[in-house]
Amino acid sequence: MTSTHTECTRDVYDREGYVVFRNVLDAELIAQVDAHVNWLRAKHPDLRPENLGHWLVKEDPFWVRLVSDDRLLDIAEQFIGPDIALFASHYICKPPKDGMPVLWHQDGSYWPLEPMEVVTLWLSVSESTPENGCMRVIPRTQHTGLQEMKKREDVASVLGSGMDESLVDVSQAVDIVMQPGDVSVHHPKVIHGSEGNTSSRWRKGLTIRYIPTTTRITDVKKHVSAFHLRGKDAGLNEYNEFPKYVAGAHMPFRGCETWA
Ligand SMILES: O=C(O)CCC(=O)C(=O)O
Repeated sequence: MTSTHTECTRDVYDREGYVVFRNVLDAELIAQVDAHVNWLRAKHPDLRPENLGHWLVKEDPFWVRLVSDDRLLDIAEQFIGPDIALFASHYICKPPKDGMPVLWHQDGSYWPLEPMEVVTLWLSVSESTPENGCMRVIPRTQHTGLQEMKKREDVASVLGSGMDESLVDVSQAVDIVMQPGDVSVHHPKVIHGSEGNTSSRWRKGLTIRYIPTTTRITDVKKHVSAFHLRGKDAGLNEYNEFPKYVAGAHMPFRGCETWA
């Protein structure tokens, strides 16, 4: 469900549980994001590229610069208001032929947030299509109560768990087809997932979870990459200082010397 008119995006999101914004980030920045994925993969050869996770963000100036981009925060603000923090961010990049699925789930079942006020922006870094495992959403399921997510060992998957599939009406699933620089926004309760990558092309995406500063992160041991990004700090969470760029230690990017 795409909205091209700013004034109705919130209505689409409220009705469907998700909405897509086209051409949010420019090609130059997307090329840097793509380079960042390659840089992270070289730095962490032990991690699967579907699992370049949020614990890495706090020491990474480019990552923090990216999630602080005003174009992304302006979108987040439409859903959670002007006082914004980063809760988590995670690259899910599926290699050709081998990229793992994300089983059907509701994000909120995994998250230590009180209240569950949070929005996800999903940035498409590559093309994202049914063949390479784009995100799929079951529209209008954001009113479903949060379900228990069960461990799954029968299938290799990004999360290693998912919800009871008898609760998912797959016939209603919508593929979110995106181009590099597009951003989809989804609700913490909407049921969604993605298939594996059966194509010969990468599928690269970045999840960015923004909270209003009035949401408390109740498990700070696991969620260590919180940053206050815009507006007022309600004083509920401890936020990291923005990491300074250090040549040789971090990926260089446009403006890195003067950033933060
Ligand atoms: O990247 C994907 O395929 C799934 C993303 C997802 O489940 C999420 O952003 O919550």
